[in-house]
Formats: sequence, structure tokens, C-alpha cells
Amino acid sequence: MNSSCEQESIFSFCVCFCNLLQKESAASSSSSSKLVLYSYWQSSCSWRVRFALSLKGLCYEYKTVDLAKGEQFSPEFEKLNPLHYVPVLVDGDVVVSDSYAILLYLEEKYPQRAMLPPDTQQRALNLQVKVVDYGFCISSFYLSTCEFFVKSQVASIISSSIQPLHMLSLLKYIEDKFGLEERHMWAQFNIEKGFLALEKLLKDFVSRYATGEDVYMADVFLAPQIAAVTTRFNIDMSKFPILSRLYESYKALPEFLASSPERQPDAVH
Ligand SMILES: N[C@@H](CCC(=O)N[C@@H](CS)C(=O)NCC(=O)O)C(=O)O
Repeated sequence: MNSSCEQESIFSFCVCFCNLLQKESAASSSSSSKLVLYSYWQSSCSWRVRFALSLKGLCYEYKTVDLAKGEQFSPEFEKLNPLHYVPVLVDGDVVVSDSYAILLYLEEKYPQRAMLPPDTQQRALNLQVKVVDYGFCISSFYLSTCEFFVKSQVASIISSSIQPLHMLSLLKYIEDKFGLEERHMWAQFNIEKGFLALEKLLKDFVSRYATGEDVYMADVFLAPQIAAVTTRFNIDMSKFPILSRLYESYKALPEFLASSPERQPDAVH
């Protein structure tokens, strides 16, 4: 359910989004009312955070940063994220940029509907794996045999080794230097390489969701990634049966649908 709120000077509009599908306690509702998400409807990184907020049943104010108009480079937004990327979450005095960091922050501050397993050792291992680089991830039997690594390994692969390689500014640079065809080829090559690794990585753990019967951080990263690339980069998903099956599960989740680009206040239809 969306409801209007007062217009602010920096961005074109803002709304307060509250997912009433989740049964929130009065306490969590009031503690979350100060959350503000700087987002762009087509940004898959923003979608991860919207999906997580929705799963956790947290209300937030939605502020648009129109990437197509270059609003990420405005002096106001630069104060929030000098890297000029969405998403950025503001929670009172706390400003967090980077979707992975935001999800970890939300997990700590709003532990309802956990995105990570509760065991502290597993959590620590999940965090450690974030620094593992892509080449090591796919070549190491060690990582691929440990279930507790997989949950954030997926997040790491997507946020470090797939999405950055097809982000708007990079593709624009490639197009300017080498042309449109090279832009498409570059994006497709890197997405398919990443998806192939994910297929191999998940095959022993996948069930209804990426790592079992519950939605975890891996799914929060996977769902928008699959959705975004299938609509934007013309990827033949028949090559990726596990990811295709997972995507069907995601599309049945109200929280995923509620956080989808088309349902955002800045969506252009
Ligand atoms: N690692 C960052 C990446 C953020 C990112 O790449 N954001 C993109 C949208 S998905 C962006 O703001 N792009 C603006 C640009 O390329 O100029 C995260 O996970 O949040």
C-alpha cells in the first residue's frame, strides 16, 4: 500500500511504502517509521533492499534518485553516497550505502524474519565468505561443499562479480568506446558466466528456494538479478534450469512482487 507524503526539495517525490502483508508488531512498526530508502525503480541493487524491507515488514519512505536523469551525481546525493550509487538507506542518524551492507545492517537492527541463519559461527562464516573472490569461489570444492557458505556466497557472486559488470555507468562507457554491440556482448558474457557458476554452486542445496525451504539472503540477491537480466539483456534462461525454477518460486512471493520495479512510485510504464 502506498500513501503520499510531503514533497521534498532534492528529489521529484517521495512516498511512504508500507507492506501490510506482513503482520508487524506495534513496536517494530514505530521503530521502523524513520527508515528512508533512496532508490531507483529499475535498480536491481535497490530491489534487493526493497525485497528485504518487504520481507521484514518494515515501513519506509521511498525517495527517488533518477539514474536516467543523473540525479545520483547531485551534490545532495553525494553527501549520502560519494560513490553516486543507489541504494542508500537512512535510519535516523545512520546512513548506509551498498545493498549488502544495508542488508547486514537491517539484519542486526531489525532481526525479525532473519535473512541469515541464527548461529553465530555460521553468521561469521557467512561474512567471511563475502571477501572471497569469484575465481576462488567457483574453483574451490571447499566452499561448494559447505552449506553455510552458500547463503552469502551467492550474495557475494551477484554483488561483486555479476551486477558490477553490467551496471549502467560501465555499459555506457563501453558503448561510448566500443559501440552498442560490444556493450551487449560484454553484459551477456559476464552474466552468463556468473549464472553458470551459480547453477553449479546451488545444485546440491537448492529446494523451493536457493538454499532450502526458506527465503534467505541468497534469494534476496538472486531474485532481482534474474528478473533484471532477463528483461534487459535478453538472456536465454533455458541454459539455467535451476535459476529458472527459482525464479518461478520468487514470482509467487507477495514480498517480491511488492518490491518489483513496476510497483514503485517512480516507475515509468
Ligand atoms: N555494490 C553496490 C552497487 C550499487 C550500484 O551499482 N548501483 C547502481 C544501480 S543497481 C547505480 O546506482 N548505478 C548508477 C550509475 O551507474 O551511474 C550495491 O550493491 O549497492
